[in-house]
Amino acid sequence: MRIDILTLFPQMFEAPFGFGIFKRAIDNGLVSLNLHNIRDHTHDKHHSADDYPYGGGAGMVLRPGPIFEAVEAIRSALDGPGGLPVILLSPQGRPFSQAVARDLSQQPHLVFICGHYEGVDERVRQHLATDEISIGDYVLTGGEVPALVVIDAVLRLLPGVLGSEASSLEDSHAEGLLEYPQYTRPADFRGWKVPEVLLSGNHAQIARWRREQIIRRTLERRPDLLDKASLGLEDKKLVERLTALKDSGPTGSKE
Ligand code: JEW
Repeated sequence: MRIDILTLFPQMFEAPFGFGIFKRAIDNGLVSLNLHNIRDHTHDKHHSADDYPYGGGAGMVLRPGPIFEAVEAIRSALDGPGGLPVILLSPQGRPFSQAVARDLSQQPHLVFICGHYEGVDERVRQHLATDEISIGDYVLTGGEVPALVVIDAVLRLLPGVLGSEASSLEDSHAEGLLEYPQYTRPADFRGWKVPEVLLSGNHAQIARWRREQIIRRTLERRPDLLDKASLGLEDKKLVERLTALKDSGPTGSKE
């Protein structure tokens, strides 16, 4: 996969891509990363990428010209046909999710536009971006961190990127539920013991325990996820049992 990132702060991406799984993916040729400084596409003598908003108001807005030229420079260097996804990160975008990550991971090439200050000129949104994504309902200072979130979620889905580490398919979030609790050595840490079943070597029993933990946790913390998930018969019976327990249990009980 090829990724191009347009930003005023390309250095913000150097550390994330300079270590660990991202770096290995680049070194192994699974991903090519191209950082573009929007300021390099300015032509005035002060290299201004932003300007005052028409109509007044606080802050600055990124000018359309340098952003259009940066994307057009990428497009004109391609030999294939159009259809290049150009993704604008913004609080007004469609909500990011694992399903969106899965869709994006099917593309051979993604371009990300990272705004800053009060955002980008509306014509970038209307006439240049082909997609607009929000990573959530909170206020940030720019699109760089959102771009990293999207890229992280997408890259780990590419074959070979996770290498020998856990498969991207094994995560329960991939099927829309929370994860079961994980333990490693020691079996007794400061008196807090690893659940006996995990030491038993009984793999069928372990699988059943983990599935129950997944359902319990999701019911307790994210019941909204259970509504959407496709549960098997055993899962549904467990949900009913746990819901009945909770409704009849003592007030303030955590179980
Ligand atoms: C995000 C790009 C560029 C994405 C998600 N927030 C906010 C906001 C900003 C300026 C004006 C109005 C609201 C800051 N900002 C961005 C924020 C993406 C830009 C400028 C972003 N949250 N925030 N999910």
